[in-house]
Amino acid sequence: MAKNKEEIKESKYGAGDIQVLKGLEHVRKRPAMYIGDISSRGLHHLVYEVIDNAIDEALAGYCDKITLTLKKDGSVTVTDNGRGIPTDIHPTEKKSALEVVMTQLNAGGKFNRDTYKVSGGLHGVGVSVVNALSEWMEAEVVRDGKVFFQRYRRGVPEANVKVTGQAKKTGTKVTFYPDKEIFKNIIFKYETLEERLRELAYLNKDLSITIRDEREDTKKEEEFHFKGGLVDFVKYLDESEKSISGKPIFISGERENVQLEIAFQYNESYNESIYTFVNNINTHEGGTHLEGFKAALTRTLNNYGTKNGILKPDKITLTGDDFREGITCVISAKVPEPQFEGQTKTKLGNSEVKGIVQSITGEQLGNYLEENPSVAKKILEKCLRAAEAREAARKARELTRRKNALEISGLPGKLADCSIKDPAQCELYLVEGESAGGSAKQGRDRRFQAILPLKGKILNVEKARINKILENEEIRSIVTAIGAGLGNSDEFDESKIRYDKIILMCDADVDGSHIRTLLLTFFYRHMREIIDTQRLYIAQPPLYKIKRGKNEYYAYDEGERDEILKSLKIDKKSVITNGESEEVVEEAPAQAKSEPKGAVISRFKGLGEMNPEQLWSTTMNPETRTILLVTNENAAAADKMFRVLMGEEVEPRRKFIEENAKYANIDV
Ligand code: 0R9
Repeated sequence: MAKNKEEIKESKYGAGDIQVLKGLEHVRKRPAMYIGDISSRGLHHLVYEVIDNAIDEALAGYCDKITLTLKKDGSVTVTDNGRGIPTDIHPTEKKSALEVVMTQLNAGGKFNRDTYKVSGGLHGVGVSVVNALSEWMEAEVVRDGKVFFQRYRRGVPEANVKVTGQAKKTGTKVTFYPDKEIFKNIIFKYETLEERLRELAYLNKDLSITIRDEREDTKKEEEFHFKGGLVDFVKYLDESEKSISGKPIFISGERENVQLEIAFQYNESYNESIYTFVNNINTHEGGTHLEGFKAALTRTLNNYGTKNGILKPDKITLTGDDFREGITCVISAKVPEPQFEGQTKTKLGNSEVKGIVQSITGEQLGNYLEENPSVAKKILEKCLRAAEAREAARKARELTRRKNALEISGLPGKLADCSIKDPAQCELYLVEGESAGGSAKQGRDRRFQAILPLKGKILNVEKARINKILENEEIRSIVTAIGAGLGNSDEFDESKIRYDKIILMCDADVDGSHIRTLLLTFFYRHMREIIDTQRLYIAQPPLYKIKRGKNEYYAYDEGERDEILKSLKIDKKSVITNGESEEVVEEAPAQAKSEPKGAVISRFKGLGEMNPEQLWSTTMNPETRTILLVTNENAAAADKMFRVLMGEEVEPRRKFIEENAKYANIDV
């Protein structure tokens, strides 16, 4: 008797296949376990996962070109010119190695390749995870003179690996279309991918990486290939700064199979910008490689400075921070078996790495200083000035502390605090202008919402040293209101933060956006924990009010305004724009005023124009408001943006604004 369809399908699978299906099912059920989350971040992670495999092939020395293409149909293609994924029959799985790699969890690891493989953290989960989370995927491998092909649906092969043609070169091409059942939004952001690919090209100087966007009519393509590697990376990060040490200092070496490269220079700013990578993964939380570098930098500079009479330890003692003021540095370590620790698994734990980095850095930096005495002198004089400023700041802080002790609450006078004291429930609104601050104080829910009005523009912290920053009254009141101190490391105490959300509320005009940028710069440079712990938000006040009869509607942009008009079946001709309006929609004939179907649109110019009730219902009521979370996906890109926008040099700023004018982006 002929088997029915179900039976045929059943008998097609062996024990190994069932294992595979179970694995894929688990990935689809719990995607966050594999890629972190299913937001835009997780979506982009799919691309990084595939790219990482190509990078592994480059690290093994067989690949020097990678291309990423965003296709018109929404899929993504990654190609490399490596050896091609092996396609011969796997000895135990009894199917093509290609199929095994594409469908079995962690299969890549089973092949035991002897390179600095990406592993740990979210990276290195394997291409099969990407496959499981894709509506479809195609793999094309060129090796042994043939082209091999296989296509998958939601991780399951549609057919066996087939030979589809002949070719001379070798390489791998993977194309996938993310699954809409898993991801809410499957649109890739060019700029996000571009930043990561640029970073990878700096970290792997022999590699050329191309990104191509075929989705729009105006096709885009960029090729990244930086022969100077990390030295070029530091120059790029510091494009808008004046270097005080000439060319970046470059250190490299290998010990106990750990490869190390470091490039750094000092600029005239007061920021410390150190980026660390292990096997191309950004180790945001630092770790033993960073510890080794810091220890060597402090010790070597201190010894040289003292020996040459530039530093006088009996007069002032310099701290590690002083030796890092104005530094821009990239550290890249290749570690054979990295252990990642920390909250986000981005902290290198291998204890042996500290000593390795410390000794390589100490030796080579010592030589550099001896060979470049004039640069050495400039660097050490800068460190000395940093120490003096720190000392002045300490005295200023002490003064503030004593002054605060005299006040009853210790909180700034103009802060309207909330009555609930549990930080987890509380919000702090930083409001531009005294009049909007007044409306917000009246409109808020005083149980959990606190208001701190800010007078005009706060200090541009990008151009000021810590002692000047502490002298600024607006900044001092922000710091005291939040309650956790200032600084990105030791001096900041997360457990003392008095609010769960800190919401920036500025006008929707040019001044408002300048003030918002100043505030973002301040948080990024001096309270980054607030951003990293997802506490910083931007309020979204409406731009338009549409009033018809007794009903009022609010629109947050033009598109929404027109939608509302459409849904109310209001003809634009019957709209009367508010006299204050800058933008004339379409003037209605005078009689429309009495026409019951007519409507009046007003465009809010500033927060101050809204009365307390309006401010509450449109911008502050947690039930109805929209607030945007400020994130810091790529610290290096954010750092560069702040320097360019808020720093001294005018030309890079002009260029940046020109290039980015069309993007309204609040990711820092
Ligand atoms: C376009 C994205 N590229 C890849 O995903 C990719 C994986 C990959 C690879 C090898 C070569 N190129 C690759 N590109 C490879 C080949 C060989 C040995 N190791 C790795 C070889 O020819 O001997 N592989 C990644 C995992 C595997 N191959 C393996 F597990 F199948 F070996």
